Amino acid sequence: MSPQHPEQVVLLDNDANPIGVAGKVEVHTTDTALHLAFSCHVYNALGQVLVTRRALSKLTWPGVWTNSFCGHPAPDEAMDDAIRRRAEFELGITIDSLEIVLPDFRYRAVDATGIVENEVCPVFRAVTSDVVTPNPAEVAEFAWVAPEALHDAAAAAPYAFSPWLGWQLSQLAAI
Ligand SMILES: [Mn+2]
Repeated sequence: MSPQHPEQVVLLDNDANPIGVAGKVEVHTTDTALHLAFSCHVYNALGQVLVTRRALSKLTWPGVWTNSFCGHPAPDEAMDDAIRRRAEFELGITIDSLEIVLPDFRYRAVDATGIVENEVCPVFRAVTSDVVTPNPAEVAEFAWVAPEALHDAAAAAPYAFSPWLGWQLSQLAAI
């Protein structure tokens, strides 16, 4: 499905129940309300995982290396549909398989300009066989890396990656 214009996000109460909607741009402030999102870690047939560098034009965490892609399901949009939509939009790929790996992941983080992310953000593992063709409005650079190397890099230099990626890798290593 195509995203709504302007994009909207689903607001949540502290127990992750939907309580309303808000504009995606308006909701991300220095006092961001809790809302629904997702993170996806994309693997290729070699078992490498895709890391991406956020575009320098993005409002939050510009230029930061992070997991393959993230997004916000629109109101009434199924999570799977939102993930497939963002995979195509950000990376030009289709998803061959998709599984949830951290269903209860939730985080709050503050970027260098003071903008807050505050999300219930289930984490998914996807596999693609496509060539990545990044959307320059979203992704400045990308790399396919060994999962162990990414884990070690993020553990050694957490400041060089998005905070949510570091927390996700820690939780994934514990299961
Ligand atoms: Mn968000």
